Amino acid sequence: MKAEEGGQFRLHDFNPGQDCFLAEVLSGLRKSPKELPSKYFYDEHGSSLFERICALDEYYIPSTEAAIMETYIEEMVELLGPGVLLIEYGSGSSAKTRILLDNLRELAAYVPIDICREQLWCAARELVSVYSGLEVLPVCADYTNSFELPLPGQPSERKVVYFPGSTIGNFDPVPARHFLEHVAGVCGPGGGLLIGVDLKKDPGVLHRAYNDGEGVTAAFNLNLLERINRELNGDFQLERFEHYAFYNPGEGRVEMHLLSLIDQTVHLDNVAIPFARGESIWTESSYKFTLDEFEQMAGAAGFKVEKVWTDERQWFSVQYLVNTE
Ligand code: AVJ
Repeated sequence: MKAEEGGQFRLHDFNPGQDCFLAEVLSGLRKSPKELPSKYFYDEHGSSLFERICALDEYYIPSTEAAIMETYIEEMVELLGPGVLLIEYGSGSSAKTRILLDNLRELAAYVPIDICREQLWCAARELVSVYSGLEVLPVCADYTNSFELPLPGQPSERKVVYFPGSTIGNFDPVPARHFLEHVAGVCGPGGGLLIGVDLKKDPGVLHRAYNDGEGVTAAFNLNLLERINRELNGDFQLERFEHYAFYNPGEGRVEMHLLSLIDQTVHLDNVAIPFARGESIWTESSYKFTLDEFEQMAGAAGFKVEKVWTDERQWFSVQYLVNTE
């Protein structure tokens, strides 16, 4: 672990680095069907493309979630109680977190965790200047691996993990349950998880959300190949691949793929990877849930659903789960 001083905060760095990136890319591209882990979307450019996705009309998640937060923030503050140590997985720009930072009482500290170091650094610097007196303890990590949490200077009443945006939907069902079990361990008995969970809805709405008119989602998906070219010396030709996203109702998920438009061979790190015309690289799944499905999974991971807040259309939910151990 490296720790770097940022004036009023230290950034704890557990990022696994390029060896890991290369190994995971090669193993994913050797599989049949080919796949790449969606966590690698978020380099500096990818994170800024994701911020642009969040501003699109078609991508209903951020606005719907923010409206739910704003409507019910008082109930949330009541349930979470004072003296919380707030830990956020995939904090990104921490924009959505502000409503919690503004309203929670006697916050012990805020621990933003993100895989994108540059964005994490900027967000932390911004937060310490806006929230004077708040202890900010940024951690750069791939939170699908284990890492140590920094110790806050002040004692806390309870640990609350914040996991907004329905990022839980990126995990397949079994890893999702394991991840929630891990989070239950992190918050400990009496702790809680405030989580954004996207709900099953009209497939047309889902289709448009992942196939926006401006092509920002396509650029976000293709940036993964650009990143591989840049960081791993790959020779992907981007115009030979195409963004393909659709809702798979049987599996209850949106799938994003990159399709090879022709027969071709791509090289990276002296390995030749053949693609047939029409062959896909599966780059992301975004599972959508019914409230019952999510409650079942949370229960299997040791969480009780304490409270569910939704919007009028029932498109999205914010839920507070408590560790029942
Ligand atoms: C941030 C993972 C929740 O799956 O909806 C947005 C990422 N991918 N558009 C999602 C994403 C394509 C997003 N998550």
